[in-house]
This record gives sequence, C-alpha cells and structure tokens, in this order.
Amino acid sequence: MKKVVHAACPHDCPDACGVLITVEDGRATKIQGDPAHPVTRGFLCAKVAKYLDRVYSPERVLYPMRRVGPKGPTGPGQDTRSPQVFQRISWDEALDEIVWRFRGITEEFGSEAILPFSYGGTLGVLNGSSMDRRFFHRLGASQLARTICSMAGEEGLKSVIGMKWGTEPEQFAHSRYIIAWAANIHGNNVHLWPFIEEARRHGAKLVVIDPYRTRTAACADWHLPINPGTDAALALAMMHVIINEGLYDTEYVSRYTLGFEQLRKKVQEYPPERVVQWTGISVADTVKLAREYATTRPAAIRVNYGVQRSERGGMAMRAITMLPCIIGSWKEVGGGLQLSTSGAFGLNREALDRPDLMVKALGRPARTVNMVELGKALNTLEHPPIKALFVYNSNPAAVCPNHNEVIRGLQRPDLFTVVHEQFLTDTTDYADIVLPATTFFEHKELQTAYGHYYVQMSHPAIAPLGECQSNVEVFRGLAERMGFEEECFRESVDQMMDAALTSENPWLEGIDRVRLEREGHVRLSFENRLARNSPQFSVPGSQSDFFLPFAKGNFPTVSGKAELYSESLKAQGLDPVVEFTPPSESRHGEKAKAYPLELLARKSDNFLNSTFSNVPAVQRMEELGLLEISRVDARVRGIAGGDTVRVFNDRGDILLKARVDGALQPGVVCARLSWAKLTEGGRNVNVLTSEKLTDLGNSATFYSVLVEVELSKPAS
Ligand SMILES: Nc1nc2c(c(=O)[nH]1)N[C@H]1C(S)=C(S)[C@@H](COP(=O)(O)OP(=O)(O)OC[C@H]3O[C@@H](n4cnc5c(=O)[nH]c(N)nc54)[C@H](O)[C@@H]3O)O[C@H]1N2
Ligand SMILES: Nc1nc2c(c(=O)[nH]1)N[C@H]1C(S)=C(S)[C@@H](COP(=O)(O)OP(=O)(O)OC[C@H]3O[C@@H](n4cnc5c(=O)[nH]c(N)nc54)[C@H](O)[C@@H]3O)O[C@H]1N2
Ligand code: SF4
Ligand SMILES: [Mo]
Repeated sequence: MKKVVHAACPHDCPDACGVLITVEDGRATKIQGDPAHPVTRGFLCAKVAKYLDRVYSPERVLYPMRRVGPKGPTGPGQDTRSPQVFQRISWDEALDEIVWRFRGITEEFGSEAILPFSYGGTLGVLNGSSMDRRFFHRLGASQLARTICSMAGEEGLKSVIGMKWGTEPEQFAHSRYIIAWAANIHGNNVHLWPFIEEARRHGAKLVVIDPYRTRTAACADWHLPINPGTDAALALAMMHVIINEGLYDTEYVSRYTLGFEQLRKKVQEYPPERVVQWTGISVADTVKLAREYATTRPAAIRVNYGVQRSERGGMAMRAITMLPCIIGSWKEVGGGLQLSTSGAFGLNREALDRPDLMVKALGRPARTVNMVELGKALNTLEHPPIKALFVYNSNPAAVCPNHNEVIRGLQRPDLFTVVHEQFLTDTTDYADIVLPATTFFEHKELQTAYGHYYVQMSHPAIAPLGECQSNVEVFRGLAERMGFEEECFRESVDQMMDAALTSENPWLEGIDRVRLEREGHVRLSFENRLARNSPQFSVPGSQSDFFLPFAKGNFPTVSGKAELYSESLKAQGLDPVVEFTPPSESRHGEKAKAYPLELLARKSDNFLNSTFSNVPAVQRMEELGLLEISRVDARVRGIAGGDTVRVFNDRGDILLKARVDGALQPGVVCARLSWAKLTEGGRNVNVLTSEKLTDLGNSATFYSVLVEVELSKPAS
C-alpha cells in the first residue's frame, strides 16, 4: 500500500513548508516539498530533506525512562535503553511518578515551585501551545516568559506599526531594491530566496547588512559588514539623509505617521559623519544606501531576528521599521518590510491556552520566570525555589545563555526534572524522567507561519514509533491523573483545531478544519476584510491580489498611525522617538579592555538551533566546533587556520578550531550553536553568552558578547 500524505514542517523556521510524505506499508519512504504550496514551491531545506534519517534514527527515544544513574552527560550515541543511566518504565509508572512528585512539591513549596520550560521544538498550533498551557495553568505552576528569540524585535516593530504583519514573501519578486538586514536568507529562510532571485532577474539590487559574510552576503550585489549592535545608528543616519535631502514621501508621512517633526529633529543628532565611528560603514556608503533605498521603487526590507539579539535590539528594530514609513513604500507591491507575518493568523489562543484556569487555581496570575534567566532562576530563586522543571519542545542545556550556570542548576539533586523529547539531548542528561515524543510524521497538527500567510493541515503519515506520544496526549494524560475535571482536558485534537479556528479574526473567515483537511494549505482571506470590514484597506486594480495592510495607513496602533513618536515608550522611560547607545558589551564598552573581540554566537546554517546536531547526514554538511576569526585578529595572536584556540570571558571558556577565511571583519569573531556534548569538553558557545536582557521585550543578547581568544595548540 502506497500513499502520499500532506504535512507541514513545524520547525522553528519562517518558511513553514508544505511537505509531502510518501508512505509504503506503514513506513515513510520519501519526503519532498509540496509543489502546490506557493512559498514552498516543491523544495525543502537540506536538513529536512534528510528527515527520514531523523524520524527513523536508532537514537530516537521510544519509551519512558527513569534515571538510575547520576545526573550528567551520557555522551553522544548512548543507547537510550542503557541500564546504567536510564531504566525503561511504563507510561503509567512515569505519569504516576510525575503526579506524585508534583503533589508533594505543591504541598511543601506551593505550585509555583513547578516551572514548565518550552520553546520552539514545534511551532505546531496544538503541540506548541494548548493542552500543556491548560495543564500548567490549572496546576498553578510558575509561568514562563518565552522571550529567548524574538521579543525585543516584536516590541520594536509593534512600537511603530502595531502588529506583526509584514510584506508577504511573494511580493519580493516585485521589488527593485531589497535589503536583507540581519537576515541570513540562505541559511534560515531559504524559501524567500527564489523570489529574490526572480526580482534580480528583473534588475533588482540585493543589499546585505550583516557583520558576517553569510552565503546570502556572498552572492549579494552589495554587502555592508556593519559592526554588531549598531543598526539603530545606521538607520538613523539613513533617515538623516532621507529627511534632510527631502527624499521622503511627504503625503504618506503627513497622512499616516505620528511624530515626524520629532523624528526630523532627532535624526539631526546622527549625521553619517558621526555614525561611522559606531557602524564602521563609511560616510559615502551610508549616504549611497540611504539615497538608493529612498529612490529605487519598490524597495523592501527583509529584516530578521539577528538584529535584535543585542542589548539595544528593540530600538534597532524600531529605527529600521521607521524607514518604510517615511519613504511610503508600504503603498507598493514589493515594498514595505517583513520581520514576521505571525500576527495575521489571530487564532483563538484563549480557547487553546485557557489562562482563566490559572486565576481559578491561584486566585491571581502565577509568578513569571524569564527563560533567558534560567540559570539564575534555578540557582537563586526563592519563595518558592524551583523544585520541578518540565521541559518539552526545548533543549535549554544547549540553547540558553550562560550555559555553565544553567548546568549548575540542572545538576541540583533536589531538582525534579522531566524532559519530553525525541532524542537524548544535552537536557535529558539531567532528566529524572524522560518521556518519548512523536515527530510531525506521527501526529495531526494545525500550522501557521511567521514568514508567509498560509494556514496548513498536517496529517499524520505514520503511526507513532515505539511508545511515543504527542505533547497534547502527554498533558491530557497528566491532567487526568491529577484529577482535573474541566471538560477542556478531554477535548479531541479535532475539537481543539475547531476551537482555534473559531476566532474574531476576519481573515480566518471561511477557513475551517474540514477545508484545510481537503486543501492542505489555505491563504488567509485578506479580501474579506478588504471588501467589508475596512474599506480603506482596498487597493485599486491588480494590486488587490496582494496584502498591503498599510497602503492607506490604517496602522493597528493606539493612534491608528505609524508611531514615530510613542507615548508607551516614554512611559517605559525610553526615548519616545528613537535613539542609539552602543551596547555595553561591545568594542565601545569598558569590558573591551579585557575582552576585545565581539562574538556572534550564531546559528548553524544546517541545524535548527540545536535540533539536527545529532543527525549524521546533517552533520556532514556542517563542521562542528569552529571559531571564525579575521586574518588580522588571528595573526596578532599567532593563530593559524586549524589551530585549537581557547575562547573565553569571565563567564566561561571553550576550545574551538580556528577558521581564518575572510568571513569576518577585524574585531568580530563567530562560533555556532550545536549540542554541547558534541563539542570538546561538552560545552557549547553559550558558555560565553550572558543573561543580560534587551532594552525592550526582555529578550536574550546572544550577539552582544565580548571574548578574548588565545592559541591553545597548533594544528598537528
Ligand atoms: N538553518 C537554520 N535555520 C533557522 C534557524 C537555525 O538555527 N538554522 N533558526 C530559526 C530561528 S529560531 C530563528 S529565530 C530564525 C532567525 O533567523 P535570522 O534572524 O536570520 O537569524 P540569525 O541567524 O540570528 O541572524 C541573522 C543574521 O544576523 C546577523 N547579525 C548578528 N548581529 C547583527 C547585528 O548587530 N546587526 C546586523 N545587521 N546583523 C547581525 C548574523 O550574522 C546573521 O547572519 O531562523 C530560523 N531558521
Ligand atoms: N548561542 C545561541 N543560542 C541561541 C540562539 C542563537 O542564535 N545563538 N538562538 C536562540 C533562539 S532564536 C531560539 S528560538 C532558541 C531555540 O531554543 P529551542 O526551542 O530549545 O530549540 P532547539 O534546540 O531546536 O530544541 C528544541 C527541542 O525540541 C524537541 N522537539 C521537537 N519537536 C517536539 C515535540 O513535538 N515535542 C517535544 N516534547 N519535543 C520536541 C527537539 O528534539 C529539540 O531537542 O535558541 C536560542 N539560543
Ligand atoms: S526547516 Fe524551514 S525550510 Fe526547512 S523544511 Fe522546515 S520550514 Fe521548510
Ligand atoms: Mo528563534
């Protein structure tokens, strides 16, 4: 029996691909991109193209297990059933033990001593956030602020335009000037690339603003290697040129923006001649960039989250978001800006997550712990201390900043840790109980996106391997054992999908589960709102096929305008217009005397955060354990390519292999994220990163890190 099943890739990636899985006699035999999906266009990224290796890996966790050995690394390739470390137990035993421990901890310390910890393992609507939230809300557990990735950028963007809406990927084919601003398109967002290529065939220019020479930068028309954390300064200098030379859209600005005169005044502080000291981009290049951007139509900015992983990331995003608002490029197909599209889906999250259950349980909202500060929380939090950690959809022992502190916390013998996982990761090395999780091949799911506007249905292709269960089923089982009586814990997957799609959002009109099951993917129905609810949205002629949310203003902000001046920032004690301050952990800060190099603790092009690090077919595409360094910085330290180097600061150190290949300017080094236990010494780049939070959104600052590098031993 052979069949082809429609699924959707749920990994934490803007592309949210439509996927076709061929199944023969119950076994998946082929995976391919859905040719009918307008953004996937029939191809997958290199890592998911190898997904059968991941699903059927001999290292999959297949049964619940209880720790019998000491906490700590087991090493790669350790047999999941190794009797020295873990003992196989039944689901009944596992769930009973969790419930028994949770009850005991609640009695002694209160329910807030329990902390859920999840992030982007799956962005599936249900398995990302639904039954789990209901369970922890009803339990009265501490809340987790899920800030590790995108909150600074989200806050910066929303401070100007109000919502996470942006230019749809298909429109980039119509652009004539494209800025990839901190956007590693080839590595992290590869399905945007064909649209950019199409635009370039029609003469578009691609400019990349990135301190690192990514593959995208290498094939761009112009690469501007900006110094890390200085993007707000560059955007301000661009606006200085655009405003002072009268290159802005006077009509758009006067009708649809608020605070332009304050901005005009503010940018006078940032002439290109002053800003060059921070950005490292010459005056001539800054002026040229500003003029070209303002005068080549249509011009689109693909800004990605790289820009906001620095101390002032929120302001940086705010400054960049102002650019399309002053040149009025929101009016044009192929104009505007995209950071994220996720704000348009507007599912009924209340129905899925049931925050009301928390207030019912505690009589108030539970305390919130910021996931970026996991190390600090595990080691220092009191009243109550964290006594139980339930990890799913995440690998905190690899992805959290200040790794050494996180590990110190996870090692606590009095901390009861449960990890629901597909593999024995860095985090399961500290788990008391490991539960086996399904992959997207094995469960039904609803999928949205943060890089396009299609809702998808993901059908299960194969039966769960071993005794694997989805997140939804695990938390349903736990709720039952806890004796939670609310009806919502008994809802089926289909009922939950129906609830999610029953929302006030007019763009979901006509999109229901049955239609999604039939069609696989459906574009949000923007025309509904265009036609009826907001006539001012509609755009004449052929352009109505495209989503142009701000063509006629209509910003979903308090004022209804693009807020170049923001009362809410003022209330937070921040500059209500926009400003630039160099990050304290940068070449301009005090610490640079001891640690003079700026480290970009980047993602790997072929892994997904730490996911895929352990799949041999994917490992072959990505060399692990590298430190990339400029020739100048290598030479003064006596370092040659291939040497083992020690990279260190006052938080930790790590041994890496030097690569000296011109990808970086002097002063900046780079190392990549992977499983810690795959690197020498069992540590990863996050031993060097800090728990310092961003200016807006309390996000992580993975790209504001100072280090020093020394030769450890020459290449043999
Ligand atoms: N292959 C692959 N794809 C992924 C991921 C992955 O790990 N691997 N991760 C997924 C996730 S979770 C996310 S959030 C998205 C993120 O996607 P991106 O936002 O593209 O992610 P980053 O790689 O963090 O940053 C993009 C670029 O910003 C650059 N950069 C760093 N600091 C600065 C700066 O101060 N200014 C400027 N202008 N550029 C800077 C980096 O060198 C990098 O090339 O990608 C997703 N897709
Ligand atoms: N140094 C450095 N650190 C970073 C970053 C960086 O650029 N540099 N990026 C940061 C960013 S942007 C992000 S988003 C975070 C990502 O942090 P995480 O979301 O923790 O990312 P992953 O490492 O991909 O770990 C996800 C885990 O979930 C598991 N998983 C997948 N599907 C399921 C499922 O259905 N159920 C369960 N129970 N588990 C599942 C996977 O096997 C995997 O081990 O990392 C952050 N950390
Ligand atoms: S990781 Fe991204 S590019 Fe790769 S298949 Fe999934 S959604 Fe597509
Ligand atoms: Mo992320």
